[in-house]
Amino acid sequence: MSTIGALATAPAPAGLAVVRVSGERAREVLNALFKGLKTNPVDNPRKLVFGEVLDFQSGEPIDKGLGVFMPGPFSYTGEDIAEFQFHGSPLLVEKVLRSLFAYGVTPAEPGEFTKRAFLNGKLDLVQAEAVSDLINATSEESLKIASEAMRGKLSGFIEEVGTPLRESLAEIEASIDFPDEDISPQTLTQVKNAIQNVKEKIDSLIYSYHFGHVVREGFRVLLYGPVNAGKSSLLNLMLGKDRAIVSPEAGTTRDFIEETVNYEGFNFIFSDVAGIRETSDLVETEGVERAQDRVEWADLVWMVVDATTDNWREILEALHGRAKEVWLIVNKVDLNPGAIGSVMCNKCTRNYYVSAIKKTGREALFEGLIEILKGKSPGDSSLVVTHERHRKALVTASSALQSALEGIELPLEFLAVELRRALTSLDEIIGKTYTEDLLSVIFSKFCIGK
Ligand SMILES: Nc1nc2c(ncn2[C@@H]2O[C@H](COP(=O)(O)OP(=O)(O)OP(=O)(O)O)[C@@H](O)[C@H]2O)c(=O)[nH]1
Ligand SMILES: [Mg+2]
Repeated sequence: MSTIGALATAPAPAGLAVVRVSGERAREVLNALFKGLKTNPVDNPRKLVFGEVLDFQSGEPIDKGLGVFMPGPFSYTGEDIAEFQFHGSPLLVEKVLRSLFAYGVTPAEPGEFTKRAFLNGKLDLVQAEAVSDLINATSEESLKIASEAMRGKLSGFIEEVGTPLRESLAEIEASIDFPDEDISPQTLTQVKNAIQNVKEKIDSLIYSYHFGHVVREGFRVLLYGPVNAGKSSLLNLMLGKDRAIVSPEAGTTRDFIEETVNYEGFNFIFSDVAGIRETSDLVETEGVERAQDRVEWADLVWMVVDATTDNWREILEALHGRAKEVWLIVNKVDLNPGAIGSVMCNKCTRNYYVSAIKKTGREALFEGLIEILKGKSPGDSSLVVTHERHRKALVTASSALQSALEGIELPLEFLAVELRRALTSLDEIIGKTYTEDLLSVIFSKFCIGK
């Protein structure tokens, strides 16, 4: 494998820049391009050594800094690694990289360091994906899940459920190999119980995806309803800033707006759209269509209505069967306090009474959102599936186990096939079996230098 190099820190002016090199020639590169003041990094593995980063062609110093040598296999990639730390100037970074590449180091592809770590058995595929999730986490909860996954929590679970399946498979294969001896009824019962037990665990992990994907991507709330109900005012209230134009004119909002807010460690994506009404205005008509299209996008639709009018029942009816969940948000209660508790919607899971102008109701709405998220949360909230890839493989494993249970009386060969299918799916999750295509898909989403 070639020796690769890249900037590991963000490409912007900063206190420090770290350039990383991994591969067989890392030692040689460090010797050639870094001159220690008193000693050399390669002679002092895993110690930061002060000195100068040199330009390969001229031999002149580019900058003062630190060099460190981390010999494989006890390094991030499992290969020899050299790191250069110097002043975080994009121009200096360019010079250092140019010097490395002139020396013969190959520019690293996105995620290539982590990919090598995976190929060298330093981490499994779930952990590698978690590294990227950790870097890109935007909420406390997603950070927690990524960091547990990186430490091997999800992988440990996959290993753990695989063990009884492997044992069962071994029993069955042994019986297949000795056709004269029937498998004992006790053994078959044990196998059945083991499969049942593992299937339940896998199913609850599949269920955690509802929570997991919301945590990773953010929970999507659509502010929907008739014109002038105060949707844009409510959006601004939730965001805590004047993001959308508010006006007494009906039909103010045309294109949709999408903004993320973090509340108690969760990300919420609010979308404000055009008010729903029949109109001859072409631009507004387009806005209304976009609004309707977003109903499926939303995890939750807020039907925002004006407490002084009753013009919304039909619009609400039309949501039926399309929205995943609907809350009624009665706005402008300052104008009609009588609406509180009396204006209701039966098909909505919750009813709220707010005044965007008086800024009341914000906390209650956020508390409500947090409650439904926590309701989705599995008991152990750090053992959560956040990737569609993992969910799909778990579903395959679960359905294989289901058909194994249904066919428990059938010839043992059948049972063996289904158990192998389940095990293969589990192995794919952690990368015990993988294809080059899968690796490309996963690692191309990484940043360069990780
Ligand atoms: N009294 C009162 N007026 C409000 C309240 N919320 C919004 N308004 C007023 O209602 C009018 C419409 O508000 P918007 O937020 O633009 O309503 P919208 O639903 O986004 O309207 P469209 O984008 O046109 O569909 C504005 O004049 C707001 O100031 C409220 O809680 N109380
Ligand atoms: Mg609006």
